[in-house]
Amino acid sequence: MHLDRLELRELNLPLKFPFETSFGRTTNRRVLIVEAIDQSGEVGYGECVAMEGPFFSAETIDTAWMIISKHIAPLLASQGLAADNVFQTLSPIRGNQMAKGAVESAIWDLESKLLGLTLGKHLGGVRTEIACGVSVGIQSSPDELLEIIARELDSGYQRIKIKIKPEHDLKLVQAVRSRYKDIVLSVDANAAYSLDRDGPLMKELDNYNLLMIEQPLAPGDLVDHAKLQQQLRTPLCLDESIASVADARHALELGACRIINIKLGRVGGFSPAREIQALALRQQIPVWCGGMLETGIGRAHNIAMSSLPGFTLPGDVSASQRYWNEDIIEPEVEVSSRGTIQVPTGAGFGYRVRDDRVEKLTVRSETVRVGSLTTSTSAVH
Ligand code: OSB
Ligand code: MG
Repeated sequence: MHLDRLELRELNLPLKFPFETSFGRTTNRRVLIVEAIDQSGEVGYGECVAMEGPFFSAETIDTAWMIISKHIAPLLASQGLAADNVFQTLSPIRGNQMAKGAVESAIWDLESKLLGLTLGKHLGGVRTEIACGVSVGIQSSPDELLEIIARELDSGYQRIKIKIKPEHDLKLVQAVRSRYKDIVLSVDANAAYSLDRDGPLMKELDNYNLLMIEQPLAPGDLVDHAKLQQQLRTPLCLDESIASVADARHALELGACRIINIKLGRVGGFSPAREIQALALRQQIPVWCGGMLETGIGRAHNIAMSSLPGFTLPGDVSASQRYWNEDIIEPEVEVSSRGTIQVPTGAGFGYRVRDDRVEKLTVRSETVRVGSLTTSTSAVH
């Protein structure tokens, strides 16, 4: 592959409904899209999943833009580039996984297109359809939450996850469980609790037959997650805590979780995501694909990844229409009445990007050359 350049774009898209988690409320999505373009003019697409503020993790779309343009692009040799080596090539840069993941996933898409393969197959996917769940944000009342859940179950979704935060937790779970005895239900705290203060609450939550409790404690608190897991029957699932393959290995060695949420952006791209998937598979730890309110581009990448072995639990990958009045891909991502998405069969990520719509939504763009060092402290490799 002869990579010619990267094109960065910032799009601005209003969400159809505000999405509230323990760390904040999102009404509008500022999205960084990366186009990786080779010398023949073929385009691969990536989406940076960082949010506008540094609240889910330290990155923002503005830091990612800067890191890609000043530090990632210079490290990408224009010749002899292979998608599965990009993450390793970027290893002199510490952290900044979402910036790396945006570029790396664009190059995977580009490489799949050049090989005429679907992205899913190129990654080693084995499934033709994936199981879907939904993540429901914090609502202003239990009744509103129940109304939304009724609608999502009607649409066929196989698993309901509700967001919780202090003061908005046990009552919500009780309300949902008394209305729906048997649905597959989980909660996601986005790191809002501490073991000292909230151990008793966690033990209460243990009584509601939850599929998992996702990221109850702070991202760095693997040891406390391990202590908590020992006290619960309900599996803990880690999201924010897993920012690398090493984090996944440490979490499993410590017994800090029994399930892993894999988000390619959070771990730096498809290559590290696949390593975590392979590690979990060897240890019979179920994984599922998380979401970050992506446009169709990131959504398509999540669908491809969910087709890999070991993704045995329904993910947070759901229909375009839950987020956007109009997505930026065609066809939009649709979910069957059985709560599944068909893995597309076209080359690359398998959807057409609506260039006209992308152009209309673009608020800034930059063409970035690859392979030329532009800073006075450059990585040596
Ligand atoms: O913790 O999984 C999360 C959205 C933004 C940031 C973090 C998370 C989420 C979601 C929504 O839960 C997943 C989605 O529907 O895309
Ligand atoms: Mg989460």
